[in-house]
Amino acid sequence: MNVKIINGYSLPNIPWEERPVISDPKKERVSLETPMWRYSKNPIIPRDLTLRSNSIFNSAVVPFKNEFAGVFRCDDTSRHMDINAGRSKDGINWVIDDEPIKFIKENPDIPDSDYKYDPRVIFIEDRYYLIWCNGYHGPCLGLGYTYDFEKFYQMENAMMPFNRNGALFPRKIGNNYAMYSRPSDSGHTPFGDIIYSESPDLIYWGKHRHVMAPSGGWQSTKIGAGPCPIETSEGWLVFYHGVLTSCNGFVYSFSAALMDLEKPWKVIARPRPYIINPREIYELAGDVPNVTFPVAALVDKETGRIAIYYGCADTVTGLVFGKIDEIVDWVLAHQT
Ligand code: BMA
Repeated sequence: MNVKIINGYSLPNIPWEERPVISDPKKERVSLETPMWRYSKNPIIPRDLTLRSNSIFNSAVVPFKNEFAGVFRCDDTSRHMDINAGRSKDGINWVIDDEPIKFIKENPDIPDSDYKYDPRVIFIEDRYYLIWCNGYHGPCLGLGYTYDFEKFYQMENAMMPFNRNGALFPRKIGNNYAMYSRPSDSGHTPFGDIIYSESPDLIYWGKHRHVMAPSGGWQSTKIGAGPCPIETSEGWLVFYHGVLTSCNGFVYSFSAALMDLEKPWKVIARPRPYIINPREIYELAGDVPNVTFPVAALVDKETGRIAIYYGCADTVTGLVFGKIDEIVDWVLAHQT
């Protein structure tokens, strides 16, 4: 299908590698069954890229001034969770600040954060908004913005505890800003559905709508939005993680669904299989084994190339590539 990217960017310098050519016809069949492939030089960000980082994973990347900027989850060697800014010319080689972001509070009443993790970043109207899992009497959703990745401003928390996996839409839906989130509990939540909410001002949130619940197999325990939704001619393309509970704990895989453009709580198509699951050694072994966790997507609207940044085993960051029309065709062909 010829899928158009709406309101996207031209990114001639998007990180990219063609799908590997596999000469064994049996293995080639298996490889072609999946619409995305890993970067051959994964992981791209090692755990110790900054002075005191224990791990750098679940991190957000956006196009910035013909290059790239990002906000990275850097747990330090005391295992404190925080987010640090970074810059890159090619989206692959990164310079990440040693110190976490020091937010300027929009007003002095905004509470301090006990910790910050799993940021998503998206450009809306005139600035880059950040949404992250914020420690305030348990995990809730923190919100902030930057114009330049130098100064960062913290706004009121968008959602009360307990909530995680906030992903903002790049434009208003009707007259309101919009997000997906996942209500949770104070611990390693054994449940989780994706919920849609709207806000006229990014402070007061309401009009909550249920989007998707866990279903079978790899997505049987909980699901949560990954990167901010991507607007296409066929609907919002939403990468999301799904979790199953094995005898040894949680296993995090991811896939993509298509949602209605004006009513994004309505699911157009949701696939049964995952696209990526933990199978490489850096996904199977680390601080939390068996985790592939997508949080950012770069998309080139000219070629339809997509590069997804994902956390690997809560330790390092990897890249997977795909083409938007192949992914949409695959989602439509593999529905639950
Ligand atoms: C979730 C979050 C993610 C993490 C995942 C697997 O609850 O903490 O940051 O990647 O668990 O440990």
